[in-house]
Amino acid sequence: MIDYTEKIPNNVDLGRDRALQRALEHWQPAYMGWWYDMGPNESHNFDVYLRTAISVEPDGWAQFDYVKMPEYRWGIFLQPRDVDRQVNFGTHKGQPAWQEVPGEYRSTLRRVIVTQGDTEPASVEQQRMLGASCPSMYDLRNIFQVNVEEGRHLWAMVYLLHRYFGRDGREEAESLLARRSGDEDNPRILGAFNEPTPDWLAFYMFTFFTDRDGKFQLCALAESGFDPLSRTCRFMLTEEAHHMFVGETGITRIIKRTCEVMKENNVEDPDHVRALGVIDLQTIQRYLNFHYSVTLDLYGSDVSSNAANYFTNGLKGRFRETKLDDDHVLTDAEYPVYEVVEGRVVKKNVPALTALNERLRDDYIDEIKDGVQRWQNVIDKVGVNFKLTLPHKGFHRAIGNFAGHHISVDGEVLTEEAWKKHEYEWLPSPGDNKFVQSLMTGRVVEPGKFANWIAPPIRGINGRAIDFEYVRFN
Ligand code: BYC
Repeated sequence: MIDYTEKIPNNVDLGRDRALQRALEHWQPAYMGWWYDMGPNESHNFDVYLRTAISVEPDGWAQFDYVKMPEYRWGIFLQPRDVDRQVNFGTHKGQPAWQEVPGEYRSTLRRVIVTQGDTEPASVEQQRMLGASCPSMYDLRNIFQVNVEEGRHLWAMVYLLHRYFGRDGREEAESLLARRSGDEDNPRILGAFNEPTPDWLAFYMFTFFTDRDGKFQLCALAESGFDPLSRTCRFMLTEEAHHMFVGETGITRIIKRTCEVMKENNVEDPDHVRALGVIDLQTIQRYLNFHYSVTLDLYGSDVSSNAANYFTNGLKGRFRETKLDDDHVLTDAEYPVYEVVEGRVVKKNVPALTALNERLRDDYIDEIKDGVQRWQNVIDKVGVNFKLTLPHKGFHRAIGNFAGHHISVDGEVLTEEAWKKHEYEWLPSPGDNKFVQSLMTGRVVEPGKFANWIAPPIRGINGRAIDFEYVRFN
């Protein structure tokens, strides 16, 4: 169980290490300062029906109650230790999993943990203004749940930095509160986390596409030979699932509403669809193209010596590493990557060790395809003639082999000029953003009411009714 009588709730026996406890108690007010500044705007006095972890066991996960977000019990929760756990891949395969940081990997591990940690507050910053335009109380509660849990994920990484990386770790923990999403001078580390999330369509796309990068990266880190990182990530993954649920169902409900309105009014032309106050499927497709491509960049370069080193050194594994049927060392294996040669996309086999970013990206794409198919099923079920598609992997990429090339959604290599001609057929135009935002000018917060552009969910949260008062504004 988690001890909530402590100032910092935890299941790591924090009280036994006074110096660490003091250091974290020193960081805590800085974190609260960041939350008051950069957390959900004007929300501090709301009572929100939130879940809080009460135990890390699968059956005792959560408790639901009204909480003011600044009073949320952020804390440190690791999955229980398996004393027999080993390093399961790379050159240290078969050794007992490390309980302390191996000296030679210290800076690499720190960098990975900082990169992971940096995304968490970044996403809260990106989403902080969305409460003012929520489509319902149910959705408002969900975004707040996502936000407090991203805050907890920051705590998870900060615990590792403080506990295992001494003074450097403490400095990194402070920097995590100092960088700001989209800031010109001190931006967040990874590209997608500096993009704005200006409306709810973008928010649901983000939680579907980008939070799922979170899932895959956390799965890879959960395989780490550094056991505390593995145990932290395993618990984080249980929280991540709800975020992807919010994204997937959010888009499902938007598509459903649009298709129903199209059917009822017998309209297909996107201008006519827009005139009925719902989001046309073409715009949804363009948002999809944007979020998918920006998220693909988060996996890093297709061929990466960093990725090879992470794996060889036992720091970051593959998706479901221990379930894979091979030698887990990969010295002789190959893996296909794509590159642009003389105006065409061509396949090339490279050492599998160097292609681990690409492999994780491919695992991710497989899961994305299934999700997009589920959205397609909604369109087909209502009987609207429209096909959602995933753009080519090389489309609109800024990292890796496709960076600097102009690839169409179908994978054709174009000149910059030709690509520009199609840009706003493929990506949201300023006019698209403006239209979407024009639907979201105020918040809908009467219990059980939903904005015109989105269908209600199938059920409420934790068995509550859809018209339950999920947020009390006081
Ligand atoms: N933007 O060898 P390369 C989540 C940098 S999301 C900017 O290709 P590597 C969440 C790279 O850092 C999951 N820079 O990269 C979701 C490197 O820079 P340095 C977050 C980029 O190291 C929603 C250089 O390019 N977790 O949790 O193999 C809400 C050469 O890179 C980008 C992680 O990412 C980019 N997109 O792989 C809330 C896991 N991509 O070091 C939360 C931890 C690459 O040469 N991170 N660069 O200056 C990693 O494992 C790796 O750092 C990466 C990059 C996979 C990101």
